[in-house]
Amino acid sequence: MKLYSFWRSLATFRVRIALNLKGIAAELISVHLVRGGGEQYGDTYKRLNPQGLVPTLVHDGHAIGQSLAIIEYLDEIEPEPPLLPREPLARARVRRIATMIACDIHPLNNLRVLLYLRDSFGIEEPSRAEWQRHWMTKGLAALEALLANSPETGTYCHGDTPTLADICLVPQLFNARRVEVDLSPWPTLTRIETHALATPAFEAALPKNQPDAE
Ligand SMILES: N[C@@H](CCC(=O)N[C@@H](CS)C(=O)NCC(=O)O)C(=O)O
Repeated sequence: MKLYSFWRSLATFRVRIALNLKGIAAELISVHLVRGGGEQYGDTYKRLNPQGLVPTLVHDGHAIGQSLAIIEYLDEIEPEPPLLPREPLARARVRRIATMIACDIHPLNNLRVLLYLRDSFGIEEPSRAEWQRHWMTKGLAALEALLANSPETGTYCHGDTPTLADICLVPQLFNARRVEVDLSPWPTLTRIETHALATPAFEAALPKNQPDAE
């Protein structure tokens, strides 16, 4: 298995956590998102992933893009430990949390969006960082409201074992810190993050622990 990865890509961070939880080894191949205008936009990489986004997982010669699709694939080929609960309502809750982050927060803060704001609309720093803080704050505040006081929330987002929801939450909080979002209004989110990062699967997946970390 090969994972096309960039150390501080949060979508790749998700997949690294899932691989670690499953105990699956993958060769990491670095795709530098900034150097040379971005290796993700080169023809070689786009043959694997026409979106020009990381991550891409290659398994048995098949390329799979989109972190959530990759993680569900890993969960299907290696069912233990499960990353989704069995019961349909519980599965929906976990997928809801994951997609609140992966579909409604992260895409607005992606590199190509920030470059477009700068290059086509002349939006410079600190306004672009403010844009990021705005969308992260809106999304994370909603997530805190959903999780706080919910009987289904445990030491993790859903119960006491890690799921796809935590796999999305921890990298998103890492990104929020990078742009200095104030996390203090969301004690449930940071409690879950602290708990997760105390485990080897989450800790080893941190950007600073990657071979291509700068
Ligand atoms: N929905 C995709 C998002 C992938 C994505 O946005 N990756 C970012 C890094 S976290 C990327 O490759 N950005 C490069 C760019 O915007 O040029 C997934 O979950 O895999």
